[in-house]
Amino acid sequence: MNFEQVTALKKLLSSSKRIAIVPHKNPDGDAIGSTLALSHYLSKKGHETQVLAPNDFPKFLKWMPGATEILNFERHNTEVKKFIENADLIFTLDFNDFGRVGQMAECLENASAQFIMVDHHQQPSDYAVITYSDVTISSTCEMVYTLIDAMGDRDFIDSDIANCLYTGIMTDTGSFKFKATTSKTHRIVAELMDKGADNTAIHEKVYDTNSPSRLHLLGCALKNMVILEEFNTAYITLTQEELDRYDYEKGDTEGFVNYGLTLNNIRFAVIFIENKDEGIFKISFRSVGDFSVNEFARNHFEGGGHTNAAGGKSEKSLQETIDYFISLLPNYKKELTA
Ligand SMILES: [Mn+2]
Repeated sequence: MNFEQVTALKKLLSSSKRIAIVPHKNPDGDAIGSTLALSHYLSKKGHETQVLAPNDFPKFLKWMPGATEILNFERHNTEVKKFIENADLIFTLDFNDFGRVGQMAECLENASAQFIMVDHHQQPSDYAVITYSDVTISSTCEMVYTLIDAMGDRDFIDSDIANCLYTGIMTDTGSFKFKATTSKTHRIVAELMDKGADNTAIHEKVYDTNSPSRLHLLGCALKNMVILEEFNTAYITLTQEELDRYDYEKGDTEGFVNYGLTLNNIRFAVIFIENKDEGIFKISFRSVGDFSVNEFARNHFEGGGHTNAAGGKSEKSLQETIDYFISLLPNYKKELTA
């Protein structure tokens, strides 16, 4: 955060405000961790805060301090709309375009409150009075820590805030292994542990929560994996029929896409997951090195994200989607095999 942004934020927060805090749709550990941490911090500062999510979030995040207070637009529609209508300020966290909140977009577009964006995704839209955007930072949780620090409020970080921030940094860095993990990230995490973040418990609660059916679904996904050696690419498909067979629950396919990258020489890993309700295939893209899956997803699959992790979708059939995907690869052969 630069000096002007900090000054502007201090001014906005100088009197007690009614503050909505919004993560993206299908919120992950970083989205839930950052919104809850910010909510705890701002309410300690004397504001009325409420986290308003576009939809529900995975079970493995339900333990987080404050998680039960979150209202979601699908289930608590009237309350969410009412809070947004009467809010003075709306923080949007871990996304930077109203397109990322699904059906809730209209509600945000019509809001009279001022927006503050805190986010690390590329190409932010211009809707906020303060846009704290930095694509080099590991996670929105790391940015919320930086914001609290810039406000001169590190003393406000208690064990609830520390546990929330630790969770988001851990999940968004792949447990501290992705490129955006810096020595500063580790220094922040060390401080969060000093403030009460229970690293062992968080890791267990987030990662050691498999059900037998989820492991069987993983087995099915791995069996379906296709390796295209020529392009150092591996992709996985999961149809609705397969999801149903293994009692798919929200969040079950989280992380499946990364298995492709554990293969020697594989630079590009993709998973195509059918969603019959929406009539689409949801796609996750991962890469290592300079190959930008953000651009790939933006140019070909109506999506985007980061250089090494992005999402997209396809309205075509599975076969057509795969054929199209494979037809694109020769254009990227140089980057994928360099
Ligand atoms: Mn994030």
